[in-house]
Amino acid sequence: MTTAFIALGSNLGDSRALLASALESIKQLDDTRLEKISPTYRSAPVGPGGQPDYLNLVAQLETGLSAGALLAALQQIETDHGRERREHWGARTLDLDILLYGNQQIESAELTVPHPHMAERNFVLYPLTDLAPDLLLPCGTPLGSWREACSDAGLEALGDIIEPGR
Ligand code: A4P
Ligand code: MG
Repeated sequence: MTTAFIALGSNLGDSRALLASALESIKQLDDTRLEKISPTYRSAPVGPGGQPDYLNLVAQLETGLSAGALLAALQQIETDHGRERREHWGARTLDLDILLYGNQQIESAELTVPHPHMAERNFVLYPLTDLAPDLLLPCGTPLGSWREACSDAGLEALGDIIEPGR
């Protein structure tokens, strides 16, 4: 089994209900245990202007799926939740990104792990720190040093945890 961290985000539709349902789908993945769910954050959108704020959180899994199989499963869950791939970084009902997959560094056509933008995204680093404050990244850097270098501008801790459910 491998520990994986998944970033969940939504800024279209009933984001809370979509995130709860996505967590339920993750919980039901083959050979996978949903171990922890971070508190929820509201965040200012990164990307094209005119989008609503996002809700963001991070989930910690133990999985027997390969990284590629996990990505395919997460993309199916995005599609099941009405995700349409239109504009790069545009508004979306549901975005599921693999932040970390064990201690692996992956560079393939479909998958880059650690997630290439995580170092500069407060809506990823803050909830990830809530789950794993002492984490060492695969490059050997402590998560805490990325988190300390990342401003919390535009980020609001809502102080609640969205439970899996439909
Ligand atoms: N891909 C490569 N590496 C990964 C990975 N580690 N996890 C590939 C997931 N996917 C990965 O993604 C495009 C391709 O990235 C996939 O086919 C996969 O093979 P996509 O989800 O189709 O498109 P996208 O999400 O628009 O592009 P991208 O570059 O993945 O964007 P991000 O990084 O997901 O950013 N602002 C706030 N406040 N909160 C957010 O959650 N999210 C985004 C999306 C932009 N702005 C945001 C937020
Ligand atoms: Mg994505």
